[in-house]
Amino acid sequence: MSTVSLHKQGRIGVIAVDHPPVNAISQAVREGIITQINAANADGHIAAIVLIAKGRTFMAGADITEFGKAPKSPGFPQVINALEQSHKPVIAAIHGTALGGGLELALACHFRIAHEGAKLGLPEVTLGIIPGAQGTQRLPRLVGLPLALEMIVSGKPITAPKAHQAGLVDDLVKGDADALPRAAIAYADKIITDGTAPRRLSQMEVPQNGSEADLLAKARADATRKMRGVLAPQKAIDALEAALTLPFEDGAAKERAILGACMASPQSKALQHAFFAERKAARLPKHAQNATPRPFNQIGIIGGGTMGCGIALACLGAGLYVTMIERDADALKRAQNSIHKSLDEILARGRIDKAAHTTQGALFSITTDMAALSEADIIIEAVFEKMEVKKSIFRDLDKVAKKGAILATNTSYLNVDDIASVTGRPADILGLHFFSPANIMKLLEVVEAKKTAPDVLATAMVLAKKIRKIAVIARVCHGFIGNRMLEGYLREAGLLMLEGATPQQIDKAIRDFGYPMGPLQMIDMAGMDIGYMLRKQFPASRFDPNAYRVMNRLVEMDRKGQKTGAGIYRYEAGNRTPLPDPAVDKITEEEAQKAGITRRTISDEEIVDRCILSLVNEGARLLEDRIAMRASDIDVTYLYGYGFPRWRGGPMFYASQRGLDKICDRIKQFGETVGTRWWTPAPLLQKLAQEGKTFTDFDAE
Ligand code: 3H9
Repeated sequence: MSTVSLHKQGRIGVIAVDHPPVNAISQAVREGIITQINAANADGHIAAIVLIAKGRTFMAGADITEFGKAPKSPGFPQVINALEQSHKPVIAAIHGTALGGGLELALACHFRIAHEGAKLGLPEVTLGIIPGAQGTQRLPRLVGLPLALEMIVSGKPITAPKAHQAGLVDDLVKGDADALPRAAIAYADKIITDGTAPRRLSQMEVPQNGSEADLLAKARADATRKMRGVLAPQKAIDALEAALTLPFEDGAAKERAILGACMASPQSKALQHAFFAERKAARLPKHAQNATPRPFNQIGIIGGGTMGCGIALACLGAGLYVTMIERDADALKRAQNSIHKSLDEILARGRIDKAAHTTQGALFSITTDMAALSEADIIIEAVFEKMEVKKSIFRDLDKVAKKGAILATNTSYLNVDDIASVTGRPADILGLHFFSPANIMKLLEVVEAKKTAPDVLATAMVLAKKIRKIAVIARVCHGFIGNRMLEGYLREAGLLMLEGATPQQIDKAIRDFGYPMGPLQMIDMAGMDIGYMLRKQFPASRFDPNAYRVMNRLVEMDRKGQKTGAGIYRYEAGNRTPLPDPAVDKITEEEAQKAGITRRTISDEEIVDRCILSLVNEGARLLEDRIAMRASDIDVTYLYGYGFPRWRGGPMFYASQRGLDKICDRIKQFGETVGTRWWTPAPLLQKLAQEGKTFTDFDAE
């Protein structure tokens, strides 16, 4: 089967693109479209042409795997030109997602029809580039500047009905999968019968009403505020401005020049890494690749606290039955109210409709009787983080759960092998570490224990996809991937405070790096009491007591963070803005003196490097220990669970981009200035640096 075929249906030539899985516009697709457009134009029996795609979607964009490689001819401009200059009318028939270059090809066609379930968008900014196949020039000509700005700057697709309303598509098609090709033929027939001439967007002007300068200024200000540090949205606005001020050809040339600059930027490489890293994370390790996932539709959840309720909401949203277990009537009532209140809020915000609200409410049940879990396919324990409590629950589950049920613990630190060992079915056990609030946060660490069966792991990945989580597989260690790395990051923040940086300086330096909030703000938000309690259980050799001196004092003063109105910062009633507190500065000075630390001026650069490189060094150890399968999995964990700026690609990609030799040198430098206890390069990091390699090379081997 050729990648792009042409067949005739009466007087209509149907050009079909068939390039699974998403009809990405590779060199073969570009060449095929040009060949078939020329053939259709040369065929005297063809009076109109339909451009359609096979499989699950219309063309989902340029082939991203070609980015950064030597350009292959023909390029996009030739395809666009062939479509628009076709002297026979060309109709794009869209289903699934017309994204990026896919939508740009559709815009070069003379007419567009779409299945009502389709989505249309220009998501290039999410890859650090701008639409580069004249999309910034044609879209505003067709739908006007406001919608073009909205679509191109946010990168978010719009629905086919909205596109129809805006004139982006000329007709909407209802019905099943076969309805679109039929409707496309009918539409083309009508064009021929009516004698409608091809409509070429490059020959139109952008509709203007005098508000354009204000719109552009507002878009620039919004992008600066909402997408701090990200370049592509600003560049896309420049290209859209060119559509208003320059003739089409000159605007297109400007767009191409901007695209070239964006393509060469470190940000676009980082964002493209993030795109592929996310998809790679979903791949099972070799030993589980042939496993058949177990079927499931009934989920049991033990514990109706914030975490249990969040998990329940995520499962209900995916249409799964949820049976929740609470320990007594009061806790049951609280959890039940919490679930129903959350569903009401989701409805009020318009995220679900009334019917879905009713369905999801009906899928939920709650009881104090563990026996109600006897039919559950997957049971997730989400109770207090104490080994004895977890073990006792798993002993009970072993008695009530049916054969073949998967038993998961939501522990964020504890040893899953130990938990599994109290049951007679360790192969059915694994960790599912959700992040709070579990119905919102995208990350799910799937923790494969020593005896977890391959099909249990495979099922967990299917569950993750179903409940719209980005799953990363981790192996057992204290804190798995995310929290084990976090220890070093928070340790450095605590030490930097003691050594002379203020909390405000530390948090601002990390925000300027691109995080939405700094480490000390985060500690205040999460509350310091759990860490305080956990540290009491750890041997002192595990952590640096100096890092927690100030936090310990604060907890002992009942300043546990936002929830007690004060922590590292102070808070005014009803306001979550962290305010500097001289009392904390005084405690910090006292503790520094007790620890024998002479406070000094610390640069923002040192703050960023100590916090971020501690992540990198621990990440390298996780790879060596095979806790993480790939460096890119660590990146995904940090992008989706910890707010690491996506445009930097994740900590391991950031380190690779800076150069592992430089990273190693910096770590050694900290070893000399602040001590080698935490600042000795991990052996893998040293090895890769010596070999002139990156973590990406490590993943590829
Ligand atoms: C662009 O168009 C630039 C232009 O302006 C022109 C410039 C000159 N290329 O996501 P999935 C792979 S920029 C190559 O799991 P889903 C993906 O890696 C592009 N490969 O499926 C995965 O591979 P694997 C603008 C691609 O159903 C497989 O397809 N377009 C591409 O959950 C399945 O993907 C975009 O940014 C691609 N363009 O979601 C759209 N897209 O199986 C990017 C996907 O080996 N794509 N793959 O892991 C998407 O958003 C989603 O893939 C889509 C389907 C929504 C389409």
